[in-house]
Order: sequence, then structure tokens, then C-alpha cells
Amino acid sequence: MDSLIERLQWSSEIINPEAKQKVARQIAQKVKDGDILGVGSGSTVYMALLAIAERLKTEKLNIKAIPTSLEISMFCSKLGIPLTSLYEHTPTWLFDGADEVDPNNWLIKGRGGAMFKEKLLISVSPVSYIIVDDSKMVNQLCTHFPVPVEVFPQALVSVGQKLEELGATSIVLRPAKGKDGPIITENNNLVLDCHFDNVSKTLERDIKSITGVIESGLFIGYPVEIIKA
Ligand code: ABF
Repeated sequence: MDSLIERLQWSSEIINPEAKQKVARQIAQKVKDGDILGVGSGSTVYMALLAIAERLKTEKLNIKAIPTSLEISMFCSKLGIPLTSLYEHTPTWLFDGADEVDPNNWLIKGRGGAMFKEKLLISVSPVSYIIVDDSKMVNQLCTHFPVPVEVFPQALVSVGQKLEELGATSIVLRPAKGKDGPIITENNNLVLDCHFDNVSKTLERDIKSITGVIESGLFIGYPVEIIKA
């Protein structure tokens, strides 16, 4: 009988599936024997993992994955992709999705609330591929998505005030999906979704300097390569 993880079902609702499929295949083709893959989150990443798992069925590739969320680690296990961690390895390269990409390759990420680990992995990975479809490309950040900020719960009020001082024009405590109350991250924190009319070069650093902020979903100036369908 299949194990519990093998029987787990993942939602099949994927926006722009054809475009995501195309970039997913490109990522799978980059995988080489011995690679340690940093694995981000989101539906494009899921599709890339499926494409990598297809290759593993016919090719002998000794690879390992460092996941950015519990969900992704379970999905890797379901697909038979071995896991490792930052204790044992540094990623050879990484792939991840994004919610918005501007002309400077600055990013908004964190719709899934996993931006802390996503940023941790990007900061240690020598090469990071960001896989997106055309709908993610914007002239200016905060066009369609706010900047998510992960906050230590007791600091919610004080962090909210400081974010307003930094220019946040709307701040929403992210609700839990399908139930009352706020969403709780894997690190047991809250998420504030903040709209900024203007995202400056220093905003990521300014947000991070607020006591009580764990991390934001703003990625400014990271050496990423955008792979776009
Ligand atoms: C993760 O997945 C997040 O940082 C980003 O919010 C999201 C993108 O998801 P999708 O590929 O489903 O659009 O990378």
C-alpha cells in the first residue's frame, strides 16, 4: 500500500498552467547529477518538481533538495526526491517563483507565507532561478500584490505603526484560509500585507530593521536570473 505521503493530494488549481509547464521543463533540464537543489514554493515550483521527478524515473541522478516549506518537503518526499538541510549542505542552485518582478529584477514573494526561508536560501545559493509567467512582470512593485511582512505576534501593533511611518498606505493582517483568525506561519508568526505606493531601494532594509519583523517578501538587488515563459 502507498505510504500516507504518497496518498496525499495537492490542489490542481493552477493559474496559467501552460506557461508554468514550459518554465518547469526548462528548470528540470538544468538538473545535473550531484546537484543540491534549493526548492522554493508555489505552483510553478510544484510543476518543476514534477518535471524533475519525471527525469528521475529514467535517469540515474543523485540529487537532494533543500525545501523552503513543510508543504514542499512533503511534496518532494511524495515524488521520491531525497531531502537534505542547510545543516548538511549548501544549495548548488535554487529555483523559486515570485508574485511580482520589476524591470530591475526586484521581487515581491511570499504569497504562501514562506518568505523567511525563501530569503534564507536565496542568500546562500550561488545561483537562483526565478520562474514566472508573463503575468508576474510589472513596471513597479505593489502593482497587483502587497509586500508581505512576517511579524512576531507580540510586536504586531508596534510593527504596524513603524510600517506606516515607512509609507505603508494599507496594512492587512493576513487571514487564515477557510477559517476565522489570522494565518500563522511555519515559524508561528503573523503576516502583515502592506501596500506601498513607492518601493525604494532601501525599503527592504528599512522594514527588516524594525524590531519584531522576522522577514519581508521584498527581494531587492539579489543576483537572480529570471526564467519567463
Ligand atoms: C512562492 O510562490 C512565493 O514566494 C510566491 O509568492 C509564490 C509564487 O507562486 P506561483 O508560482 O504559484 O505563482 O515562490
